[in-house]
Amino acid sequence: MVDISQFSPEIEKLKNALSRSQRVLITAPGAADGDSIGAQLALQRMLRNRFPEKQVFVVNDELLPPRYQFLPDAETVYAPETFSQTGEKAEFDIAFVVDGGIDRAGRVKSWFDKTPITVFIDHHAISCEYPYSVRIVDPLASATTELVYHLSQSDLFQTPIEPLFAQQIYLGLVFDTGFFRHSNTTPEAMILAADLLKTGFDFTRVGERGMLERSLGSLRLMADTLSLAKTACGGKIIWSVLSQSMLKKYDAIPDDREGIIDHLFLTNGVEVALLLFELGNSEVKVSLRSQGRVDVAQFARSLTVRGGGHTKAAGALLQMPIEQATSSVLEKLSLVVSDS
Ligand SMILES: [Mn+2]
Repeated sequence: MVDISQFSPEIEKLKNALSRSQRVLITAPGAADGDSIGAQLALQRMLRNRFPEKQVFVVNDELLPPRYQFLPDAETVYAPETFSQTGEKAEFDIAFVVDGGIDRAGRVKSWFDKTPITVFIDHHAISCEYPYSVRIVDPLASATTELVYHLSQSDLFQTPIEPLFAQQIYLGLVFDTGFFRHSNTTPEAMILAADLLKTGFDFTRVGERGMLERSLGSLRLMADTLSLAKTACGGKIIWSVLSQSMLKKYDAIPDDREGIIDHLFLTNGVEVALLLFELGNSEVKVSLRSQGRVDVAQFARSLTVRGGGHTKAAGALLQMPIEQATSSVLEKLSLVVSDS
C-alpha cells in the first residue's frame, strides 16, 4: 500500500523548489511504456493545473510511439529534435524523471544534468545512484502512475480527478499490472482504478488502444517472432529473437515488440521467457519474464550494470552483436534455471 505521508519531507522540498522554478522539464527513460507516458502526462497536467504560470515541457529521447497518441495531451510530448524546432532553450529550473532513472534517458540526460533541481519519482526497487534533489520512490506502488496519483492528491497539488487525468493514471495501472494480472497488483490499485472509472472515461478504449491494438505489420512481426521460438532446459526456458531485418520486413517500429514476450511466457511449462531484440547500434535489449522461481531482475543485473527491473519482469541492455548476446544469455540463463 502506498503511504504518501512518508514522503512529507520530500514533498516539502518539492514545494520550495517549485516556488523558485519557472521552467519545468519532465522526462523518462527511453522506450517509454504506458506507465511512463501516463506518469509524465499526468504530472504535466498536475503542474499546469496548480501552477498555470509555469512552463512545463515533456521531452523524451524518442517521439511518442503511435499507440499512445490517443492519450490526452499526447501532442505535448517532444523529442529533442522537435523541441529545438519550437525555438525554446533547453534550459530548465527543475527537472523530473519518472518510472526509471535518468541514466537511460538518452539525449535528455545532459539537459537534466545541468538543471539545478532534479526530482525522481519511481516504483522500481533498484535504480542508478544519482544525486537527485528530491526522491519519491516506493516499490510498493503497482505503477508510477499510482504514486503520481497520490502525489496529485497532496496539499501541494490538489488535482481534480477529471476524465482526462484519470485515463493517464489508469493507463499506467493497467500497463504495469497487465490488466490487474501481475503480482504487483494490489487491492489499493484496483480501488484506485475503480475510483478513476467513476469519472466516466472510455476505459475499454484506453486498455485496447494503449496495450492491445497492433498494426498489421506488427501482428505479422509477432507471428514471425513466435514461430521462431525455441525452448531450452526441457521447456523451462522459451526464447526468441527479433532482428532489425524482421522489423524492416514488416515496416515495424521498436514499440511493436510490446506484448510478444507475454505470449512466449504464457506457454505451458515455461519458467522463464527470454526475448532478444536487436537495436540498430549493435546493442541488444534483453527482456525477461519469470514465474517467480528465478529472480530475473537479479539475473538481468548479473548480465550488465544496465540491467534490472522486477523479480518477475526485467530487462537488460547489452553492447554486443545479437548472435553473441543470444548464446551468452542463454548459456547463463540455463545454468540459473536448472539450479532453481
Ligand atoms: Mn512502471
